[in-house]
Amino acid sequence: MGKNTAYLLAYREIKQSKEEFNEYLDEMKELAKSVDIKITEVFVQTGMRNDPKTYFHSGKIKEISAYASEEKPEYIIAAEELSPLQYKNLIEEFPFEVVDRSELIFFIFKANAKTNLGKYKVELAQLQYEITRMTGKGVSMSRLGAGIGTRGLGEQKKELDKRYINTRIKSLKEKIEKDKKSIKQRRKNRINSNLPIVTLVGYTNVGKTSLLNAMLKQEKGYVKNKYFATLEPKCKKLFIDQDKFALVNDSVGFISKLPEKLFEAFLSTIEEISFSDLLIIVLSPHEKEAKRQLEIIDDTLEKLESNDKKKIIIQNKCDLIENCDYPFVSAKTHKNLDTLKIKIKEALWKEADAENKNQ
Ligand SMILES: Nc1nc2c(ncn2[C@@H]2O[C@H](COP(=O)(O)OP(=O)(O)OP(=O)(O)O)[C@@H](O)[C@H]2O)c(=O)[nH]1
Ligand SMILES: [Mg+2]
Repeated sequence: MGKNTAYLLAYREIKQSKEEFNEYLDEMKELAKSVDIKITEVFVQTGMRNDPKTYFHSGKIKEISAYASEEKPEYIIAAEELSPLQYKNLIEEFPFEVVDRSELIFFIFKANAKTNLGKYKVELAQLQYEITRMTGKGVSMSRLGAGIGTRGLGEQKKELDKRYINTRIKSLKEKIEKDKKSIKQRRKNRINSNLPIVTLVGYTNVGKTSLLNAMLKQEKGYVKNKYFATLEPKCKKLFIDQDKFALVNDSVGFISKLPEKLFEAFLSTIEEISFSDLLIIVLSPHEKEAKRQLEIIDDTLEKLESNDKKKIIIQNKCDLIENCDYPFVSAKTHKNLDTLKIKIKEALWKEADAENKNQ
């Protein structure tokens, strides 16, 4: 065992179906894989609700602890966000690094952010998260990602105190604020261009960037079989039909239980949704997954007050499956992409065209 290995601790509430829970576990494994961590053992405890002090009950913790002392995984990953108290108690129980779901997502964002601005946003969100959980002297650097995703910085032992963190938060906010102006300007340019704005929305890894690439017949957007490949989405001008063009935005993928601070940090990119004339909701080809994704998308659109926008719902990766519920496409084989363009055209111009005819 050792480097890059982890135990996953997942609490299953009785009301959660086995199937739903297993999907959630698979997702946790994929999240870990995104930062090259292999889950070697999964420990599950079932009950009404997790232990408010230690997440798992103390007997089970002792059992896992004894087991881990032989195998020595590098990390203990909790499948949910831990409360400060649960976190504090678990780090006392385990001589390994304890990471919760939110932190794992921070690490992925951190590893995938390419521009300085993207990195600042993740760091700010993570510091704001960690500062609420500080109990002792400070936060160890390793918790801030010197471990997972950005190894070898040799700062694992260094502790950061509250004062340093607050100063850093202030300076990060200033840096991000500066960029807000240029985001606003770009948005204004887009709106002034008078072209309709379309945004691709969907769960992480469903193929949004691949679809945009396929529609543009290019391979410029970054596509990867890992979560949160796109953190700084691009906007492209897409030919629809004859003299008709639209601006198409890619977007940061959704996920269940996205840490609130990351949602806030990436709001400026996700916000493009609220400036769109049309949303293309991209779902996985598997029926159950698609249903679950749609619920999360609906919730997020509610938060953005954008649930009443015009929408086209599609399932991508239809090359992998025989039947899909929604109109299906494949970014890989380009199946039904022409039909999708017709749908976009109808959604954006049908009413205007009809009005023109009546005049
Ligand atoms: N079989 C198949 N694979 C696809 C299709 N579209 C995308 N993929 C694969 O799915 C993976 C994710 O694709 P992306 O385009 O990066 O997905 P995304 O939705 O932009 O993901 P994030 O940016 O992480 O939110 C990649 O490995 C793609 O090659 C498709 O139509 N069929
Ligand atoms: Mg993408």
